[in-house]
Amino acid sequence: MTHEPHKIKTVRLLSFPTLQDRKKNLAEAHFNTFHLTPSQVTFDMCSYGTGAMSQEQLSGQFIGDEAYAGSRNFENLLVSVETVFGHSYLCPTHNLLGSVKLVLSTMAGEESLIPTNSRGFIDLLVPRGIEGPYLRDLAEAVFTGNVDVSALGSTFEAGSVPLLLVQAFADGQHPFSLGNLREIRALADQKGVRLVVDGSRVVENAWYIQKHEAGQADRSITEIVKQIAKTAHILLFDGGQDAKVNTGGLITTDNPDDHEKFMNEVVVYEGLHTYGGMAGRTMEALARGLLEMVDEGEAHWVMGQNERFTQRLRDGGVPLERGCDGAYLLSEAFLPHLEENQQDTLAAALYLTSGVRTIAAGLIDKDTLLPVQVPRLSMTNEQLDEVADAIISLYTQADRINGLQILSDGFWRDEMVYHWVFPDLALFTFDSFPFEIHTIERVGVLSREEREKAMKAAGYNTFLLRSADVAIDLLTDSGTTAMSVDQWAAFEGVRASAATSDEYFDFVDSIQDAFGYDFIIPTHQGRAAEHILSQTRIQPGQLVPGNMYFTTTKLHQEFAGGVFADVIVDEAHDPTSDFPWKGNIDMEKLDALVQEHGPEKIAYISFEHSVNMAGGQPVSMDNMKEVYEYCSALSIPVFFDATRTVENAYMIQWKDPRYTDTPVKDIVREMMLYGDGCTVSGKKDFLINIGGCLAFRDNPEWAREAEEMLRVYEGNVTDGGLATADLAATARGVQEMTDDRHIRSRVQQTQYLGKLLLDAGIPIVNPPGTHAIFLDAKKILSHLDQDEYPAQRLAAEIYIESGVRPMERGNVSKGRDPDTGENYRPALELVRLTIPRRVYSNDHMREVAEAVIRVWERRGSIPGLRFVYEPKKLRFFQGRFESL
Ligand code: P70
Repeated sequence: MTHEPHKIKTVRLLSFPTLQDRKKNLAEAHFNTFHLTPSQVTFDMCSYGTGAMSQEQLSGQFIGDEAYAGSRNFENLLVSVETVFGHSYLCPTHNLLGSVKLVLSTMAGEESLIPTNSRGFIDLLVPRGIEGPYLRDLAEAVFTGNVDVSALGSTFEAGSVPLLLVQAFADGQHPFSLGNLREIRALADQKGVRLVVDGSRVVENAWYIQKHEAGQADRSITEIVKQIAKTAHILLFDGGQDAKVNTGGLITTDNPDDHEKFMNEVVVYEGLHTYGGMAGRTMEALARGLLEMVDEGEAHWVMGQNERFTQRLRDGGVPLERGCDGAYLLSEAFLPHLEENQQDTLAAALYLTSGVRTIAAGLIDKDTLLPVQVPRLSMTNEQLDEVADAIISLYTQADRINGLQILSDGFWRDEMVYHWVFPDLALFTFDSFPFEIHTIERVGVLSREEREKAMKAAGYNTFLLRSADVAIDLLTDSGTTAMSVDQWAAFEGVRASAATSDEYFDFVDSIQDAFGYDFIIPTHQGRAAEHILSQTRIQPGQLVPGNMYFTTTKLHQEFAGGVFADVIVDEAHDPTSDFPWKGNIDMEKLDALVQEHGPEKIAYISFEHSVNMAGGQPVSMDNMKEVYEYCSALSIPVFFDATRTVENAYMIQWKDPRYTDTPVKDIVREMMLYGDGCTVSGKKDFLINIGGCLAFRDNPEWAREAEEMLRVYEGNVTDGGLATADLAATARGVQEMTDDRHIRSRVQQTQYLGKLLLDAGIPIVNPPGTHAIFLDAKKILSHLDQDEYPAQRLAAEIYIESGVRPMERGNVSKGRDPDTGENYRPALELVRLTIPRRVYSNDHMREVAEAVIRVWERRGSIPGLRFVYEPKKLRFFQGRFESL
């Protein structure tokens, strides 16, 4: 798998503590990283209970029926256990410790010997006075978690062994083979001993078996997991591992007598036999997680990330042992000059230099490894690469790290209290996405043949495909954003109102703060604001000069009796020009228009930031100033389409050397000074799925007139027809949108896709813009006439190739000239690959580029299209085609 088999549904913003913050935090934690909290760390490299859930699991958390007895969630959990493990009896527990406790208290007597392949289990047995011979087969090279069968035989002879406690991928590092498991099961059966398997990491172990055990390569993860479970008499399971829940546990079995023991004991320690110390919502999320964890694509992605991460560290020379959930650093080899506390010193130094948190858990003398675990599904490969680089960078200066001094110690690592004189080390700065993945959404996984069928059935129109059949959806960046958990919290927290809500004021405050405008009027999306602005500020017959048209904007200007006049610079129409400010207004064109018609004939300037139809091309700060100066002298208002203003501001920070050190937030405020108001489709920069606004800088009369219309067409003046919850999500999104790290990573992702395509020689609109890459279909399918709709065909072909869904922006979109009935045949015949915000990783971008390159390579054999159904208005939405 070269990219995630899912997309990002919700994100959690990361913290980036400064060096001084990190020093303070470390000191307060007594230099023991266990005591740091997530808000103090950038990346938290622990895999227990930290995975990203699916949206189905998240929604499951809201349908926990929380009944004390016999809940539906328990019934669902039982069905999942039967499906995934093939066991018919289930005893729920609060987590793995709960499961172990019940098994030991019901099955292990005073003098018991409990052989195990896990050091971690010995830590649990010793305090109970139970001896746990460590029977991991140290001679085995591949399946290092195998139990030494002959040693097991002797142990059986030596004493009373009620059960074997065998862990899948023992201690995160040692997988067993199915062959070994079957062997010890047979041995156990001979002696009447129970084989108890901790399957919390059963998926990782199954993956390893699929990869390395003879005869298992053709079996699915699902099958192998079931085989492991069925080989055990009793299976223990922790919800915080493979099933990606934050807590929860299971004991499952086929044996009704064993089950009865657990059921009677569970009420003593855990809860009732139908919830076992779990909330109903946890059982529901666990039930769904169990079904999902055996998904082949997901299992391979999780394990592939681990392998990649470990390999990068290895290549950097870092001493480590491989784990199923990350890398286990050999702290003694990393810090050979230290005598003691190497693990905790290494963890403290890594946090100090980078903000990455690692922890060494368990008893103080367990081992000297420092696990750097990869949380399941919650990080991108780029982020993992950077964490690896932070560790490598630390390794290159390891000799400068002085050891922690013990102030007080204990038996467990979390009890350690230290002092430290901070070493002087080079710091590591992160550059990747400033969020972690909170939930994911599974995506379409059709075969090529199925996609071909789906595309044909959709009449070669990507608008008519089912979203469920799309793998990577680049149709639009509109309303497709992954919201942050903070936005969701605000969304869920509202008390909805039919009149004025508290969130209305939050909405107004946040947009006032972002734009510096006095009058903020909510609308349900961008076109609603365009409608009102056009109706209130255009007199019939007036001209509306603008920097290239946008479909809905122009339509509303025309409805109001206005005439749109394109005054964008010529470079905007030339896909090959690399002028950096292709969104600029051409002052000569504007002046000529004013000279010809007089300023009173001009309604206002319709000034779009990051011009969509030109390819997401920015406007320069100087151009905004110049236009504003010119227009205000003539009393011509300037209204921005501020749908992608923040993206434009980032381009100014990036491309205009005078603004390199100016925060994007301040650049936005300056940009907005050179206008009198704006319309916004909030579904883009504002990081929301629905919403928009109309705003005026300081003219109360314009605002009053707009509110008059708002009441008739949209909703209350204090909601514009939006749900209170959407106002709340917007208020929060508007605060997030100007974060420099966010906007930089957003636009740089688009640049990255552009670079991949340019490097492959694919003709795209140059330079790459902010929200999308536009392919030049005229050049790519140069053998087709424009009336054979090359962009339409190219978009369809890209979907068939890979499941990537683009949007046509050419002859079909432009329509027919009503006078002649002929197609307009516009200069730009483009296919848009539009990138939603916070939804896809750069691995997805590579997949997109590879798909386009594959289509490019077979471009000569791609035929054109003809309409079989052609609607009169906006034909691109519903039109259907067949192949020529
Ligand atoms: C897109 C979307 C919407 C948009 C925009 C600018 C610069 C206003 C609006 C309208 C959706 C779309 C719309 C029409 C045809 C195809 C796609 N652009 N100004 O995908 O805002 O949708 O909220 O009413 O880009 O580019 P709204």
